[in-house]
Parts: sequence; C-alpha cells; structure tokens
Amino acid sequence: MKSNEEPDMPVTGIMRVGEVAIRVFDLEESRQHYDKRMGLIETHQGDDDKVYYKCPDEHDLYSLVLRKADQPGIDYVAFKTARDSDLDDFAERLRAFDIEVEHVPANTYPASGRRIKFNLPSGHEIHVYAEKEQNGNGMPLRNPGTIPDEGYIRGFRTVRLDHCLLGGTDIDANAKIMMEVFGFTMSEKLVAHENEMSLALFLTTSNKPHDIAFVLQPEGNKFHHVSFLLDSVNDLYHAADLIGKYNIAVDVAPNRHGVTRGATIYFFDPSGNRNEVFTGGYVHYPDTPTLVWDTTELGKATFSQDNTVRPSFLEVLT
Ligand code: M3P
Ligand code: FE
Repeated sequence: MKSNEEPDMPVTGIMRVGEVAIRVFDLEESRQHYDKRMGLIETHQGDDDKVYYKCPDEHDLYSLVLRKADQPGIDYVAFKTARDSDLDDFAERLRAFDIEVEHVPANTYPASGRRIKFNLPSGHEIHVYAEKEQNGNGMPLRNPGTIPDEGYIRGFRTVRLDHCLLGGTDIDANAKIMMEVFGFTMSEKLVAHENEMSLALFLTTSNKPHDIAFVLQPEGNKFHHVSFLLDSVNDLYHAADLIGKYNIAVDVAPNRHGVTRGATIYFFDPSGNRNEVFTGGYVHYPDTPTLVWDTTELGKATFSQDNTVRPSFLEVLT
C-alpha cells in the first residue's frame, strides 16, 4: 500500500492528522470551495455521498473527506501512525482508560489499512490507521525537483492538511488520553486567570506547535476549524485576495496567533464549517516547555496583531 519502504524515521507512534471527515450540505458547492477556490485536489467520489480530497504536497491518496448531510460539523479525525502494530498497543492502552475500541477491517475506508476507532470523553470520533495508499505529490521520488510541472498555482496554494480544533466538554480528560495513550505533548494552553480552568489545550506529536487542539464548549462533539498550511505570508495574502474576490465569508482577516505564532486567516465553507489557512509558527521539540496563556491576555493569545477578543471566533462552532 505504500509507494516507498517502511518509514525508518525516529518517530514512533502517531505521525500526523492524516484525515479529517466533515459534513457539508451540498457536494457541488463544496467542490467549488475546496477544489476550485482553496486548491485542494479531488481524488475520487465514493458511491456513498462522499468526496475525497488531498492537498498538493501530500503523498497519501486523500486527507479530507466531505460527506453530504443535513447538518455541518465533523464526523471524525483520523491519525496516521508509523506502524501497524501500534494499533494493538493503542487499543490496549485505551482499554485501561475504559474506552471502548472498535476494530475496523482494511478497506472499510477507501485505500486504507485497518483502523481502530473510539470516542474521546468530549464525544469526538477518532480513528487511527497505519496504512493508506499513496499516489504521490506530483513529483518523482528520485530527483524530485522542487515543484510539480504545473507549479503550485491553483487557488489558495494550500500545501497540506495541518491540524484541527475541536470543541467540547471535559477537555482535560481528552488531553490526558492523547498524551498517555498516544504520546502527544502539550505545547500550549489557555486557562481562566481566576481559577486556572483549562479553556483551550494544544497538543503536538511532531515538530508542529499543534496537531490537534481542544477548546472548552458547553456541548460535546463540536467542530471549530480544520487548518491547512501555506508556504508563506505572501501566499496568505494571495489567499486573502481570493477570499475577497469570491465573497467567501470571513471570520478573521489576516492576523497572527499568539498561541502557536502562526499567521492566519479564518473563513467559512459554504456549509458554515470554519476553515483556516496559516503559515509560520515555531518548531516544537518534545522537551519544549508548555507555554501558558491566561485570560488576562485573551486578545493577544488569539490574535496578537490587534490583541482583540473576537466573540464569533470563540462561540461559532458547527
Ligand atoms: C489556532 C492556531 C485559540 C487559538 C487557536 C489557535 C482557540 O487554531 O492555529 O494556532 O485561542
Ligand atoms: Fe488553527
């Protein structure tokens, strides 16, 4: 299933968010948004009201799944782990947390090896898999060059899927599982200054400032945003120009997060799901201390170029 050899990297366990599945009202208007505007690549349409997309610099066959539904929001987040045997180790450790684990046979999800599937205390469905068919990033594996033949010219010039932010209750319990079962580390957290209550927790399993984050919400299983990497602030501005040109609904125009230090834009897909494009941010190492923000600096933690708290950003979820 891999177009290369076994990964021989120092990473063990979870490598990245490999797949996010979200619900949309209409597949055709979503195609216009994600493919034509954002520049993701449609890889195939299932016979089950699902369309599959990847970003231009990803090797795996797909990373975004859109499912036609009556309500927007998130179906699941799937992490890719380095080796098949990790799945049994994770399942064992999840059982120690009294979490029910479902074993899903290979090819239940297209071009995917077997998966384990479970729900976090916040209600979000999580998958882990080790194998997915690869079809390359448009460049050869030997003497690849630096850009594909046609260049990264489409739409927002998205590079790859980066992270997502989920909203729910009991985010401390979520974080404990991600850390103790899957080996994530906490890069940053935002707490209430009065009582240290966790409001947002940022977790990484890589050199990225975060792979997944959780924000406290009164209701479980909510979706805040899915985020795609861009190469540069120039590309971020290019995306902002296209967002304006095509009248895409903006939540937050170009700014920089205090948390993660990424330069960012937030906008909505035609179904009201929030998307982010971002670039920059620091390199995280496993021994980087956890950075803590508190609500005395909420504006700066979220948007550090105008230090302004934005209620829509904190309250609008799907
Ligand atoms: C990000 C990011 C909050 C900040 C979120 C930050 C909820 O999503 O990409 O850095 O305060
Ligand atoms: Fe983000």
